[in-house]
Amino acid sequence: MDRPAVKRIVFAMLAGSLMAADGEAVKQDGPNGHKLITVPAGTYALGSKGHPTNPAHAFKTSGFRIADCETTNAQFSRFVAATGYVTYAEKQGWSLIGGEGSAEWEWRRMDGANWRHPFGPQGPDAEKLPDHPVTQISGEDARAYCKWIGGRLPQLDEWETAARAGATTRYPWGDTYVPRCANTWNGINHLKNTREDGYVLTSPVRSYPPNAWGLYDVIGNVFEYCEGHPAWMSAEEAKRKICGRGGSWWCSDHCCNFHNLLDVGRMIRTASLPNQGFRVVFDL
Ligand SMILES: [Ca+2]
Ligand SMILES: [Ca+2]
Repeated sequence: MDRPAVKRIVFAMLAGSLMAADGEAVKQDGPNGHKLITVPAGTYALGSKGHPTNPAHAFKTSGFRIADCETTNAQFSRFVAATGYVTYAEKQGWSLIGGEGSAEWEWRRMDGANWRHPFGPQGPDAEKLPDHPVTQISGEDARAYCKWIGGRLPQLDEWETAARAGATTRYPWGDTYVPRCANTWNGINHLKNTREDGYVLTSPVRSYPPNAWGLYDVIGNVFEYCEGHPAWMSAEEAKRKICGRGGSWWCSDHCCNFHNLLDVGRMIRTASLPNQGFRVVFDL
């Protein structure tokens, strides 16, 4: 019996712990290099009592498999090479960018910004950052990738279930933010980044400690598109927008404080930014 088979049996015996006996997360090889974690069927406690947009609630699932990290530039480039897919930002000829030296909430138009050149032709280029999450893709672009690969985007509650990995706290590691646990914005504003977590923009996936089930970057790096809309969103807004979870390299406590397990972000489903990405889910 080879080692992975032993792990699967141990995993089954542990009934939902998602960890092998050696403490390593159990992962399966998926298509296009994805490493997948199985979230077993069950009812999970999500949200938080009294939270204005994500109150405490139970989520029942028949189980699913979810990628251990955000979809990378290398993975997206193979999709484009195989299909000739052209993203919304490429068709438009420009996208919005931001970064160090910007005012709070300042996103400015950059001609030529797209997934290959997330901050415009001056770089940095995605080709030179194959293990960074793909960005400057819209929700519709992300859906196209998922369809090609035979998967889909996670539902809001599926994302939170996997991101929590059993935690009931604001972050996977507790209720107090720890800068070295995730790639967010370090500094009191976007004029200057203190670089405490080591990266100003995106970081290679799997650069920070995983959560208890082995998922990386659920907090920060890039916002992750999800399917479904919260009850508080109007039907009209839901038609135009796609939701995102977990915050990004651009988030800080002072601006876009969405880098946690509770808040739900949203944006126009055909728009893109250099801090928006996704991870894939597969049905069991
Ligand atoms: Ca950072
Ligand atoms: Ca993320």
